[in-house]
Amino acid sequence: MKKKSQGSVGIIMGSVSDWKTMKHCSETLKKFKIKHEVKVISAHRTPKRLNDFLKKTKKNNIEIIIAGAGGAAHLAGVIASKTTLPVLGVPIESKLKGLDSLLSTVQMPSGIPVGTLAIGKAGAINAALLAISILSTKYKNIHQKLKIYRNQFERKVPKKPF
Ligand code: RP5
Repeated sequence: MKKKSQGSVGIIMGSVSDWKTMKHCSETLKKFKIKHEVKVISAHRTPKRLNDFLKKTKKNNIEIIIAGAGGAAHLAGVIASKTTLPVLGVPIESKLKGLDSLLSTVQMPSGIPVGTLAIGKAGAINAALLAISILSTKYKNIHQKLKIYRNQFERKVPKKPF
């Protein structure tokens, strides 16, 4: 039987203005050589684009979706309602410093989960790392890379504060 090729991550954001945050997600995936596609798709501004993207997830071999949005950040929740793939949400820093985005993303009523990360850049990086961790349960080579990353990460932390 033909081995299925390694899956891809879909990075979606509600606006071009979210890219300055979400680019950190893409850069982190690139460091691990994880295939991913990046798209501006808004639940309220481009609902047709959202449906088209979701229809093609299987064909495009997408295994995890990362959604970044700010303000009334319902993008990740709407996506999660339309797919059974794991959905990770990144609250974008907004006029209310991202608190609105955080609450809109994290406070999903029970039934449809969104794995919500921190506000802003840290959340974008951690969304990528969490996606990598999920993929590492399926792909041995990704697991190896994650272990190497974690070892190097620890070594980068100074032992003394001065
Ligand atoms: C949300 O509205 C987007 O995710 C973005 O964070 C926010 C503001 O969008 P722009 O007005 O900058 O396009 O849908």
